[in-house]
Amino acid sequence: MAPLARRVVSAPSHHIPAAWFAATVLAGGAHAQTINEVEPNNARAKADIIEQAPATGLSIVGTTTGSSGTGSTSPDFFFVYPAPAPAAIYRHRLTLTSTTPGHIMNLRGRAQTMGFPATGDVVLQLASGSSPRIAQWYGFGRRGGVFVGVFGSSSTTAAYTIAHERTTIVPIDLGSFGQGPISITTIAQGHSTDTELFLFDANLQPIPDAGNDQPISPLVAQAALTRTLPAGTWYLAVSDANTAWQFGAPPDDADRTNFLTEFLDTFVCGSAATNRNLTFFISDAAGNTRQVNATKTEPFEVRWFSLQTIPAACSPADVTAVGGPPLGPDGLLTGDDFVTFINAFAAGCP
Ligand SMILES: [Ca+2]
Ligand SMILES: [Ca+2]
Ligand SMILES: [Ca+2]
Repeated sequence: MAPLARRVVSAPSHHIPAAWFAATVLAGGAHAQTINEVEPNNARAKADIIEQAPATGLSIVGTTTGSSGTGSTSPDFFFVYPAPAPAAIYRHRLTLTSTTPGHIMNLRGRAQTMGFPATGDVVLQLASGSSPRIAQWYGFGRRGGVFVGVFGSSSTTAAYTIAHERTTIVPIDLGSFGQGPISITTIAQGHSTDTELFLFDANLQPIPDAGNDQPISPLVAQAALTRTLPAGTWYLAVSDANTAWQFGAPPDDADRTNFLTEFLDTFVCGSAATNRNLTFFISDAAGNTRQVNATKTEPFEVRWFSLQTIPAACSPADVTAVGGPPLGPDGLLTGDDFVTFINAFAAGCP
């Protein structure tokens, strides 16, 4: 079995140089691998790089009995980026175990200042549980990844093992809506969960500015998002705060300071809360609506949905007065005809 490509490098702390990706060696990506840490890996800039992490079977083994300094008492940092895969929603889970539990594991990210990524390293997600400890993120088959920090204490004398597992998530299909403005809201849906909403395109590419944590009006913890979607397939991610992608929050989001991920293909919920009601309501300009019941049951879980937007059925130019059945030509140019025209125009009818 070919060994997994692996390097230990030093790099600027703010990004991964494109040249690293270009130089990646595709080796052993489909096979189980055990990789031992290499010191010094005491900081994110000295992270051990785990290239082409396979879908399953990767084990990272290390030891740390502290959280600072160098050598055996130093923290251990890794950069894990998954092997490329066909476009899909993938949950990447890291499970840390040790015969001397007590380690801390976290995923790192970037701060945000008024809608823009800021410099500096932050903890985006603190692994949940005690033994094992679990961290997770979502990716979509492209280049992405995440910096991982492991911290010990005087009692964590035995080695730890971090297993990586990739699981494909099948989104729930919400059906079809009319193309044009689509509104999604968690307001007035029977809960007060501090929800967040994010839209992805048909290729599962995150759409800049198509996220919301906190609407400006009304200023509430729930989320509301209206975006104009041409005909196509779209994906919707729903979870509780803080959930993050690489993009800063848009101007119609009242909360533009939450932490972000560092890569386009890395999507993280940092909330370990469970049993959170995520029920939302979706509607189009033609009045098609649907309430969708959803619950977050696991720490860091994101609920995924897909929808299609289609050209609206186009009305004839001449309709009867509202309330005068059946709807159809009456040979009269009335206000109803203008209303129908405007609605058809808004819905994208030719
Ligand atoms: Ca170590
Ligand atoms: Ca170390
Ligand atoms: Ca919110």
